[in-house]
Formats: sequence, C-alpha cells, structure tokens
Amino acid sequence: MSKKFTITAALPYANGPLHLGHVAGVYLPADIFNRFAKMMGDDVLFVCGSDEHGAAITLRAKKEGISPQEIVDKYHEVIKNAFENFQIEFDIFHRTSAPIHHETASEWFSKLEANGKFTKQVSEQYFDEEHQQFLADRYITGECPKCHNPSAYGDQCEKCGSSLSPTELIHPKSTLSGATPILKETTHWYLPMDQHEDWLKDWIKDGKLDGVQQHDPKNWRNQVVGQCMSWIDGGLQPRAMTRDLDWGVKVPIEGGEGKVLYVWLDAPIGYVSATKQWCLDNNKNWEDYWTGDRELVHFIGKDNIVFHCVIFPILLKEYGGLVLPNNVPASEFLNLEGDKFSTSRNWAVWLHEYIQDHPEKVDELKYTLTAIAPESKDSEFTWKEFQARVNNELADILGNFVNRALVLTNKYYEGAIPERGELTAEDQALLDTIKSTKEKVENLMYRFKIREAQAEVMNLARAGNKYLADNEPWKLVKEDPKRVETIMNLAVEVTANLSVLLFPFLPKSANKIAGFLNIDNQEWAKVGQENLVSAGNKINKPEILFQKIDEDFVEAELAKLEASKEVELNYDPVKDEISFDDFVKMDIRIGEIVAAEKVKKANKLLQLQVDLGFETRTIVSGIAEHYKPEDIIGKKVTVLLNLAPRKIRGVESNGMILMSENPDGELSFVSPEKDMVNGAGVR
Ligand code: B3M
Ligand code: ZN
Repeated sequence: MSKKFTITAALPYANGPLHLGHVAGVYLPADIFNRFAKMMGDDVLFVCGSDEHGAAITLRAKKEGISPQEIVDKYHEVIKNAFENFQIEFDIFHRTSAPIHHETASEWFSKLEANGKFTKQVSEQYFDEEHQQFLADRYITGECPKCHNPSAYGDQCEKCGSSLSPTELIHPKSTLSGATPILKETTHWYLPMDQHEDWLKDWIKDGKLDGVQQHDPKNWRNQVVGQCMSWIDGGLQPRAMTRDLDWGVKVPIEGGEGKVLYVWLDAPIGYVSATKQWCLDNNKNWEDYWTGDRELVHFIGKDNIVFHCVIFPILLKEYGGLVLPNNVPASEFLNLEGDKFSTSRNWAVWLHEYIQDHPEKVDELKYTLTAIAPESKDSEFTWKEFQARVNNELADILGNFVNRALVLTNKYYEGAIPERGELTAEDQALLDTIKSTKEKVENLMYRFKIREAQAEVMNLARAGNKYLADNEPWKLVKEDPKRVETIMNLAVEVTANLSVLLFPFLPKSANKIAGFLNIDNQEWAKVGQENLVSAGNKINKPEILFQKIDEDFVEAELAKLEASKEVELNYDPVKDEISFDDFVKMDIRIGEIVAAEKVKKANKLLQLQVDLGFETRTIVSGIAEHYKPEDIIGKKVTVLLNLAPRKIRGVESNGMILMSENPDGELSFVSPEKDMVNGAGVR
C-alpha cells in the first residue's frame, strides 16, 4: 500500500553557505529518501527553504556591514544554487521572509494566544547598555551550565545540545559589546512547556497520543529518543516565544509593539508556509499535507532535536487538527580531517566551492557522504577516504562491472542483448540477489537507514562484478558461446536493475546507465521483475562512469583547506620579554598627517608630513598599496619618534607610523579613539 509523506529538511539559516557537514547529515539523506519514496509510488511532498530571521541573520549582517535583508537575499541565492547544482531536488525551496510565511506565522501566534496557549510574563532579562538592546539567543554567550562549553549561546549549547535560557549561562557576555550585561524588565509571551511533559513522554517513548498509536517508537533513532527523554525527565521550563528585536515576524497583537516572534517559533511554521506556497502553485490543498494519515518526517541535525521533537510538536498539537512528526531522523555530526567543521575558523569544505571546482563529480561526493553518513554516531570526512571510496568502490566495483557488462555485450553481440539459456544455481543465486537487495533496501529506507541501504545496492554491484570475474566470459566465449550468452544476459539484467536501485543515491550515474540501456529507471516496482530489459533489445556504447582520483587531487584539496585555515590562525608568536625601561625608551606620540605624496619609482611608499605639535616631520611609510595620499590628509596616527633617521629611496625618514596588520595582510592606522592634540604622548 502506498504511503503519504510530507518530508522536511531543516531550513538553513541564510547567513552563510552550506558545508559538507550540513549536506551529509540533513539534505542528502532527505533527498535520497524523497527520491526513493517517489519511486515507490508514495504520495510525497518534499519542502525546504531558507531561515531568514533571528540573531543568526542580524549578527551576520552587522559583521558584513550590510542590512539583514541584503544578507538573506545574498545567501538564499547561494544556498539555493548549491542545492540545484548538487541535485538536491526539493518540491519547493521557499523562504521565511515571504509574505505568505509572515501571514502564516502571525496567524498561528494569534490563534494560540487567543486560545490561551501562551502565558504573558514580565521578567528581568539581560540588556546591553551600550547598544541599548535586550540580549537573547545568539546575542549572548557564556559558559554552558551542563557541559561547561565556554561559548554556549543564550538559547542553546551547540556542544551538548541543551536548550538554555540566557540567565542559565555562567559568565554571560554580550556578543555586541563583549560587556557583561545588566538585567532589565521586559514582557514576553511564553510557551508553558512544563505543562506538556506528560503527553510528550507517552508520545516520544511509546508513540502514543491520547492513547492512539501514532508512530512505531522502534523506528526512532535511539539518540533522538534518549536526548528528548533526558530533557523531559530533567524538567521542561516555560520558554519565551517573543523577542525584543526589529527583524522577524512582528508580534501581531496588542502589547507586541517592537517585538517579533522567536525565530524557533516561526522557522518550523516555515514548513507549513512552504507547503502552502507549493499548493498555491500546484492547485492543491495544504491541509492534505498536514492532516490525516500523512507521515510527517523531519530531517535535521542533532542540535535541532529539541525544537522538532518538543517545541514544534507542542505547537502543532495546540494549533489543533494537524499531524505530529511521524519520525525525526536526526543525524550526529560530521567532522573534517580530524577536527570539527568550523565556520569561524574556516575549517570547512563548502558545497558551492566543491561544485564549482568539480562540477562533474557530484555523485562521487554523494556516494562518499552517504557511505560515511553520521546516522548513529559522529563520523569524519577525509579527502583520502573520498579517494578510496571513489577508486575502490565506485570505479573498481560499480564502474568496472557496468563497463564490462556493456562493452562485452557490444563486442560479442553488436549491442543486442543475447538470449538467456538454462540457468545454473549460480545464475539463479544472482537473480535472487536482485530481489533480496530490493527488499532489504526498502526495509532499510523506511527505517531511515540510508547508509546501509546504499551499501546493499553496492553489494549487488559487487555480486555482479564477482559473477563476471568468476565466470570469465572473455575466456569462455571461444569454447562455450551459448553459456556466454546466458552470462551476458544476466550481467545486463543486473546492470538494468542497478540503474533503478541507484537512482535515489546517485541520480546522475543511474540515469547514465539507464541511457546506455535505453530503459526507464524510475519505477521501483520493476526491480527483480525481469522485464526491465529483454533479449534482442539494443544497447548503446557505454562511457566510463567514474574517473579515478589521483594523489594530486587529494593534495590540492588538503592544501586548500590548510591555506584557508591559516588566514585566521596565523598569529605571530609572542616576542621575548622586555623590561619597563626598554618600553619607556620608545617615544610614541599622536601626530596628524598634513601632507602625503607618492615616492617616485616606489610602489609601496608614501612620503608623509606629520604634524607633531611642536614640529612637522617627514616620514616615509610603506602604505601606498593600502591608502591613497588624498584620503589620509587630516588622519591622526601613532608615531614612533625616536627611531634613528633612515634614508629611503633618497628621502630621509624621521620616525615610523605604527600600523596594525591582519593575518591576511590588511593594514590599518592605529588612531586615537578621541580627538587628541597633536604631539600627545602614548604610553
Ligand atoms: N535554521 C538551524 C540550523 O540551520 C535552523 C533550522 C531551522 S529548521 C525549522 O541549524
Ligand atoms: Zn553544553
């Protein structure tokens, strides 16, 4: 019987590009499941979109010096294109800045509020006096009270996954100013999560809601159930659903002026608004995708479990009439070359960059990421393993088998599939393997064991490869041509079945194989039916499916990773200690640049006149590649006065302008923060 699925993949924050960790844990398994279920004939809707609200966006905007709207417009495109090029095929990739999303989230908030599902509370919250802003979520960091990670956020510790509130943080600090915040009163709407503990327990652990079986808890991943139960057993706290911010969905009721919905209230509703938009575009009813016997499946990373297994289910239940998630196949984390993926340290392989560099190697990456998918424990991506997976598995097993089957069929029979004669026990076993592979894959896929499912498909290719190696048709063709006809018929049969079985995992390669055989590979039910190809059918000349990865490829990727990492970590070592007497020997003062010109025949040098109050000096400085002479007149700078005079390109320089230098070579004057008089001492 066919099933009905609404599949969601976590809405990526539109504050930066995606890296392989996101892809392996969330988007690739979701895409594979979606393709598989559609091939099964299930009624499937697959939605995603960008998450465009919250502090993740506004803080990024601040960092890049552009508006939040510009940030989300920029990264929505980057992310959407990367998905398209990597053949992650959502039915819709929506965005939470869309008006239909604001309307939907508003409507949810108003309805829940009108039905008394929130409590309104005045409380003291952290406030940054310098920036005149309340600090919630990512605006505040501190030590996690549970695992003592020193950089937990105000709403969550990404290390242990705990959901937090800012007042729980040890040594809280404002991310805006770095200062210790003060407490100040404000009013917010809270979700009384503490009132929902009982039914949540029954629902998560036993799969029952109001006594009715909703899902089979055996199919939920252990770590998902375990995390949820430990939070619930530890006691849930009421959680604020609104924020004092100006970026987000406006609180639509009286008293909500100047406030927006908490991003984790509006983001999951983004799955609903994406569904609504798709339904508008396709003439369907959105409710059909969120009610009745629909199975709602959320693909996420483990840091999002609490939001999808506790908070959103409470909202869904309180909204009323909608289904709760049937499963939340959350993944663990993927590491990279012995370290965690880190955006701030730039330790990442970015999806859009990989595609740009290797547009023809999409399936190679998909295969490797699924083979090492962090389904039940953290795992690691290395370029060495990528090479080994591509060379030893894709090229030597799958590619080799398909190539042999098709090249020999072309050679012996001019591309017409030969007749099958009497079957040996070995032949029958190979055909049985096709059928058992199909069953195993179905079983595994419906339990979201995608890594094992791919391994089973690969085992069929392995069996085919072994069948040819054992039977050696290239030797037998002289002495027993009849037997070889059967062998090649079966080899083509296995190849045809692989083109179907592989499609969820490696769509591009699967379609190529189907193209070699002139068959349609979109119907899962055809696997093992022996009607995919028939004797006499013509096949085409194959091309090599997977090129091997050489050492240079691996080395280039490793070098790229190391090089980008250095940008942040290349600090000069601390110099040898000096005495205070050494320090005071330096005469450092504030000066004002009153004239500047290029030094002839020297690209890097500017000749400056610096007013020091009691005199004006000529100083030559190596800043011509960073500053134009006309832009720096009037600039207050820091000058080392008693450096021995030096002749540089014929000009005598009497002192040195102090500059600050970033690891990437960017230069800046060290200028006083107030307007100091020329000649003021620095000590
Ligand atoms: N944007 C968090 C994340 O990207 C968040 C997911 C929202 S899913 C509704 O990890
Ligand atoms: Zn923690």
